[in-house]
Amino acid sequence: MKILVLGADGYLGWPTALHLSARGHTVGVVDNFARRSYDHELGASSLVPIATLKKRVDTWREVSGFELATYIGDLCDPEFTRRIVTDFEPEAIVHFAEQRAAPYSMIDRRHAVYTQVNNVVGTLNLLYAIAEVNPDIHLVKLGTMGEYGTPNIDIEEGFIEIEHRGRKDVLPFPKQPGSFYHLSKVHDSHNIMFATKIWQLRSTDLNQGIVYGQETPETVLHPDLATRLDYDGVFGTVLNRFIVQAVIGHPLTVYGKGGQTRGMLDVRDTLACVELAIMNPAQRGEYRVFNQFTESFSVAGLAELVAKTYPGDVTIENVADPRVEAEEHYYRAAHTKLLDLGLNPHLLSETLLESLYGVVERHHANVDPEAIRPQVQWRSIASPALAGSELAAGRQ
Ligand code: NAD
Ligand code: USQ
Repeated sequence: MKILVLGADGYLGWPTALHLSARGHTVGVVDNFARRSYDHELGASSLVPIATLKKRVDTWREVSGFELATYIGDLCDPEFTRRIVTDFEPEAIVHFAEQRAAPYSMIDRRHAVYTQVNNVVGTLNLLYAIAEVNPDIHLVKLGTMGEYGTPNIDIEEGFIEIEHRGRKDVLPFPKQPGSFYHLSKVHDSHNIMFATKIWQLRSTDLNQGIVYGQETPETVLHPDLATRLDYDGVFGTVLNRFIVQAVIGHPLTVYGKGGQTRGMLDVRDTLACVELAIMNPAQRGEYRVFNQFTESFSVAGLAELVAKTYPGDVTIENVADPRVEAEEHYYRAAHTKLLDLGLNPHLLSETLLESLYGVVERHHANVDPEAIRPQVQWRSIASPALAGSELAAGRQ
């Protein structure tokens, strides 16, 4: 199949492009390097060094013999977006290309506006391009479990049957996101659902949980094929951060009480889920939602797991929660649709944690301990250390 991967220079887009290419699909990769510019802006970098996209693509050709058509540009540019869809003629488009860090979106007004414009406008341009060029293209869009928030009822997969004053309907599950980033995904979902209905598109919204891990069968084939691993207080996600913290002897930073519970998955399962969605496309006019995670953990539970499994000394520190979120809550979310399509999950095990400790130990000299503390406060209108940084967000 011909598949265009948007955001293919990022943490998940790059290994997904390799995974699909390795399985014989014809893959095109698209990125505007926004993620690399956030690093410059924040003075942070991936723990594992990453090659330039050109070097990555050249190395993949040498290692596998497969070509990746490369397009450099911004989805917020409608002509670029239309051109890539016209030129590559994809049958499926996997859309990872958004600003994805909740703390980045909460730095100040400029970063909130940047995040929402980048994400919502990019996706809207893409919907128009698909509708104009070929409405048969299947859009596989990365959403987030954070669209739902933490309601005091079970979370369904996208839709819930509601009975109200004697009448029944199946309606989108209520959304209660916890950052301007997570809100951008809700706005995307609404736009995708509406565009799918009016133009009879095919779309799958993958409400993904928090991803952990770094190595995939393809990225380990050469150091220049490695994907990034973030641990800083803005882009680092919770388990990846705890592993880095354990290895360098930094206390594990549990925010608040640590009862925040989230769906999580191994990076290798991201690739498998995306492939399953592509190989089992939505029908024309169908907007479907899959909850893409394999297990749920509380933040405190993750910290205890790391403390138990890491061979060195580990301390856990409950730091004041920089976010506005429930620190203890009910959490039970459905996630059967990808399992029904055949997903065989990699569950979080001691073996996996050991291999992750190995990755971090090999690169621990790159850790900047100053980057670990959370610097963005949800309650502040502007976080002093980072507000006014203008590289990536300077366009707004
Ligand atoms: P990432 O930031 O590493 O990758 C995103 C890529 O998209 C970057 O390379 C960036 O340069 C590119 N990009 C951003 N805006 C663009 C634009 N306007 N035009 C072209 N390229 C653009 O993020 P990631 O961790 O790989 O996440 C990928 C997707 O998966 C995101 O949409 C994110 O919201 C979603 N997701 C990620 C996680 C996670 O734990 N990492 C969990 C759930 C959902
Ligand atoms: N947390 C800590 N300590 C830390 C870091 C985080 O306790 O050092 C807590 C946070 O307060 C939060 C939880 O861990 O309660 C998750 O935070 P996170 O930064 O790991 O994840 P989040 O901000 O939700 O965002 C990440 C990705 C985002 C994706 C989302 C999936 O960056 O792109 O959409 O996970 S989900 O969480 O399901 O919405």
